[in-house]
Amino acid sequence: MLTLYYSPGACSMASHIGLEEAGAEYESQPVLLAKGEHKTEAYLKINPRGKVPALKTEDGVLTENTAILTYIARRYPAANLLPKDALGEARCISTMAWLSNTVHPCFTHVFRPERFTSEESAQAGIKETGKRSFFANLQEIDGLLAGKEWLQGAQFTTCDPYALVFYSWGTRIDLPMKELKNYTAWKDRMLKRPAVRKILEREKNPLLQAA
Ligand SMILES: N[C@@H](CCC(=O)N[C@@H](CS)C(=O)NCC(=O)O)C(=O)O
Repeated sequence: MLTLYYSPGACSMASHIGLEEAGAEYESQPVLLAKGEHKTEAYLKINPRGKVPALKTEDGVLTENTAILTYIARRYPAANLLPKDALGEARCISTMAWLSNTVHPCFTHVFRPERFTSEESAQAGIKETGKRSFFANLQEIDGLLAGKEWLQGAQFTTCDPYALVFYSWGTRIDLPMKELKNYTAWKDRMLKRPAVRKILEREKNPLLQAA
């Protein structure tokens, strides 16, 4: 049996939706970041980096959304969460890697500016720059979605749950998300999926109220 360690509203929502979309049998175990539960001795034994998500499998723990989502797609092939051809699969991994290594860190500048400077007076500037570059990334996602049903085209893939995390973070920091027409229409399509709704309800995600 798989166990997903997640915190409501965190990037772990991507893997959480991935498991549900795959029809996997799994347990979901909250690790509340706001309460510091990711720094407890017990959790650090699961993920010594003190981050969510982490997925406990029968053969050990896996971290990083990109790897967890790829693993889920491979473990549950019937759910069709990754293209079957090598290039299509690699493109999907490429998009997830970009979400992880570029889009996510921009938001970290907004949410945790103290991690990027020891000068308190520099934090506001870091936040502002982070917000601007985060929105520029969301505009790029909006462009990627032009004329497409899902991020990779006609096929719903692991990239889609991952991109929903950043739509919800944009809303959280009051960015003008409605300006992003393709991304917003795609978000509405996402919210019609039973697996997505189930996880958003479990995580009490405000996107559901806004819809
Ligand atoms: N690249 C990682 C990022 C993991 C990550 O930074 N998770 C955040 C939540 S969004 C976390 O656990 N933060 C706690 C901390 O840094 O103290 C992934 O995609 O899994």
